[in-house]
Amino acid sequence: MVPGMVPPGERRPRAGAGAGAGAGGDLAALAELDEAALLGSLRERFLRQQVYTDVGDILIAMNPFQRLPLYGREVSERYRRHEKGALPPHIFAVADRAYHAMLGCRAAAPRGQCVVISGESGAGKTESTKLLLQHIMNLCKGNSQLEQQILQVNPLLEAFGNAQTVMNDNSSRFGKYIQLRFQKNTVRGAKLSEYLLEKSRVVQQDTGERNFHIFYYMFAGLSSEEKEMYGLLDPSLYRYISGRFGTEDVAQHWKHKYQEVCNALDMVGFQEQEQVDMQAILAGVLSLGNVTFEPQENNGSVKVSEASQGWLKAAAGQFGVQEDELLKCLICTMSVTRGEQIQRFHTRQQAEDARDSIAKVAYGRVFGWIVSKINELLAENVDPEVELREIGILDIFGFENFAVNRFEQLCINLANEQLQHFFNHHIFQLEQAAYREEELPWETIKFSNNEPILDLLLAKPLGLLSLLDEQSAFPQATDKTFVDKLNSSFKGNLHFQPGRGRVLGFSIVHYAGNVQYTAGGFLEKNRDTLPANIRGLFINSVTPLLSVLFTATISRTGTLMPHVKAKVIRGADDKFNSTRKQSVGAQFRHSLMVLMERMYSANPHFVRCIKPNSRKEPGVVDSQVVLQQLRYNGLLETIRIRRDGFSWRPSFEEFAERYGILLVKPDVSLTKESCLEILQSTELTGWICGKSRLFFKYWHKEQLAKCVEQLERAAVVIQKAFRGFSC
Ligand code: AOV
Ligand code: MG
Repeated sequence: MVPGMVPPGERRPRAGAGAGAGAGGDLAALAELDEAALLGSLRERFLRQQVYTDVGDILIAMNPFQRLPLYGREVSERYRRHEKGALPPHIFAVADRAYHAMLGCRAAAPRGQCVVISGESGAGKTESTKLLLQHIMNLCKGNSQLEQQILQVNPLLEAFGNAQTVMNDNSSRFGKYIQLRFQKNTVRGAKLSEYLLEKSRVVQQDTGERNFHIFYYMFAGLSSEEKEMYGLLDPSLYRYISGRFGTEDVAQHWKHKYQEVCNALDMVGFQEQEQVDMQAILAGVLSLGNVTFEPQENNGSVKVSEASQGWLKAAAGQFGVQEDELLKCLICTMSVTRGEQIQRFHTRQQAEDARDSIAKVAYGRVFGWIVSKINELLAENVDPEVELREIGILDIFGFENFAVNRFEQLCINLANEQLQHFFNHHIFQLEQAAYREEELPWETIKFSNNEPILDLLLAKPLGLLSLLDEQSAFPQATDKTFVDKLNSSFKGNLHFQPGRGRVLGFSIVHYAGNVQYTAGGFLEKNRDTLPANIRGLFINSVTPLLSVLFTATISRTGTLMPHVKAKVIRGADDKFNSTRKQSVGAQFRHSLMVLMERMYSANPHFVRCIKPNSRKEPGVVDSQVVLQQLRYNGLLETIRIRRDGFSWRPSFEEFAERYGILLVKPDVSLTKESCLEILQSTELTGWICGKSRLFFKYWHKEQLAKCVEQLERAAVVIQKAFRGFSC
């Protein structure tokens, strides 16, 4: 037996006393391990305002739904200076771990770190992301202007990308991945990737929901003169936001938020004219929404209804385009066949769809433009001689199950499936594969594998998205033929259920529960066709920003997804690529794939957010709501593997390279023998030496970090003594 080896199952040394999770707030130190004990422990801690709990190196964050005194400067300082592992679990501790892992990584270990935050809608992912960023910026303290800018762009993103839903008053309606780039311990830049903004919200919201925040902020924050300048009338008149104005208190809050947005716009470097143009475009979107149509008397075409002529005029003015040109885009499609112009009139439905598409694409492009401006501002300024390292933070839209679920929810839930798979892969599959490979005695821990659901959605050519694409390519296909296709293709699939009742739809049994989808609109949303001639109309706008937005090579969906950009560039000498339209589903699938590749090559840190109740109330734990989340998160199994398993498995080379310093001698060889020598010089117990790597408990990393710290402190003392001696 290798020295230091003890049988698997040894618990974290400082576990024991204290309520439930052990004195350190670590569930992997729980003696009793069943659902009731787990729930009891989390509840007890939550009611004592201990909202953070560790499961080994994974953080569980329960949303307190109230401001707790946990995030002040002094707390941040304490976590900055803390002795490793001595403070209770906290989101700042995760930031600290990621930061130090980034600093400490060596050639043999993965370069990038990524923090993966998951949880259902309203569980606290976006708040956690902000806290992580705040603490990391506090840790690196170097280029203070850039650090401030990284924090200050957030209000801007939230104003344009978040909205109130029934699940969350500040729900992210897009996914984001923030890559912080460092040289040594200083942040040098940041890059933001955004995923699938829910543009349909611009034109339609369900009961109890709102449009994107920015519309309300504008009405609350603009002066009467400014509103007049933009041609904005009473907010209750606008169909896209009507009936959704709150109390005076809410208006005050929005006014304050508007100011915050203006400050952020200035800070990001938006010119005054650009800001004016942007608001004019938003005003144009609202006016356009009020344009309605009625049939012409004697032919089958439609015209703008008498009562909404004024809105058309207003929209044209706000967009800076000719009224009759805008009208043409709404009521007919022009095409050129063999040099001859052909005009095809729209039905009423088609005219309404054209109107809504124009509103969506205009808003989507404004959002894409804001993101690209932010990226310009935060682009790194690097020293080419020094290696660049990275911490990525992923904050996507959480799992959603509304009364009505559409194409957007399917995409959102697909992203959550991917994330759950990423978690399972790291926590269960990789770890247990390593035990098998190295022939460690190990009783396999089963977990709920969601691969069959990912297959159902993503397989080619017979997955749901592929079938949707196939149908979207047929002009005669309808949402009904799409559903028929699903029903015949997925007959007997355990994760698919045909629709019940009169509404055309289907259900998917997701990892987090059964979601019923309404199929209406799937084809159109996936195609996301832009009304013909709209690009030409906006390019010729006298509003400079609008013209720029439609000249730039932004994707058809109005977002600046990096891969789409790449495709457009490559497409220049590739005729097929440059002309083929990519569906929304295909684009989303691709951007998810790029994201996953990036994450698979990094070293992940997991934060699992839990919603304590569905009423957004502080101090309330609804057992059913929490239990369901614990179950689909696989938390019990996670605790088991963290308790019994070895989550850190460096190769001999990686370990010797990183901790060779503990031997205090030059030229430590990167071999198994060196590793054993290093470990014998410490007092670590409970690790295992495998055939090609070492197996450690999650807490060993902290213990080793402590050893290094002690050594460094001793070195400083010796240096000082020497200096004193030589004087
Ligand atoms: P989400 O990002 O996970 O949902 P948020 O981070 O927006 O959820 O959290 C929802 C709300 O819960 C916030 O607006 C806060 O009011 C409250 N909250 C969350 N975390 C904290 C905290 N640490 N302290 C105080 N309040 C908190 V979604 O974006 O909907 O999936 O798409
Ligand atoms: Mg969010």
